[in-house]
Amino acid sequence: NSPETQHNVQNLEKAGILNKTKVSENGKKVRKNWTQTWTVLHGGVLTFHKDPKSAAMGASNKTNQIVPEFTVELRGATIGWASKDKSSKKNVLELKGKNGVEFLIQYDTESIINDWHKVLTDTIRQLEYQ
Ligand code: I3S
Repeated sequence: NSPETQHNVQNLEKAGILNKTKVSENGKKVRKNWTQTWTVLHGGVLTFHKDPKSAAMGASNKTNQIVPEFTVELRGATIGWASKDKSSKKNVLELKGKNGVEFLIQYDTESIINDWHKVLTDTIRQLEYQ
């Protein structure tokens, strides 16, 4: 856990809108539910947030509208392009976390999904050496 590797992982930060669906939980297949999701990579953890429209909000405080829904610890996770049989959509990534959790991540714009693929791959690699 050298200061250098910590520094590197901390540099690997990104946020944006992606389409995602969970496909497995505890190693068991779950029904897909594609949703547009505000997605944040920070400190080796990927966080999917609830759709502000569907998240139950009392007050209209905008900062309260970003509610984490799922987090995936990237240490020990794998990321790769999903095979064609996983989805009919294009540009689909498959993220497998520990504890049998699996997400598909998708975005039509190739450059955007390529950037996510790279940063997630780099993060997972960096975490291997910590
Ligand atoms: O892997 P599947 O079952 O073909 O995934 C599709 C379904 O989740 C479908 O919803 P229903 O379970 O209500 O039929 C979704 O609308 C589709 O988007 C899913 O397929 P894609 O190929 O888009 O991942």
